[in-house]
Amino acid sequence: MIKDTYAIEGMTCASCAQTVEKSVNKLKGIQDVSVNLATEKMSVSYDGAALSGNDIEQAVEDAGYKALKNT
Ligand code: 9UX
Repeated sequence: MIKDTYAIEGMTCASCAQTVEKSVNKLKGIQDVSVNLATEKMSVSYDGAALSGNDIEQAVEDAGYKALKNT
């Protein structure tokens, strides 16, 4: 299981955060995702054999936001 945090850009209201969460949660292999609007952070844990960080970034982008992986 991989656990990463991302900075999320473009969220303005609580619904934005929910949209990001739902979009990422749809991906197969996600174990847990949690988005904090105030800190603009997303914590995610997932099965690295099922998907990659790129897939997660793409899902956030498709939802209309931007995800930058914290190193
Ligand atoms: Mo809130 Mo976010 O009205 O795209 S859903 S700003």
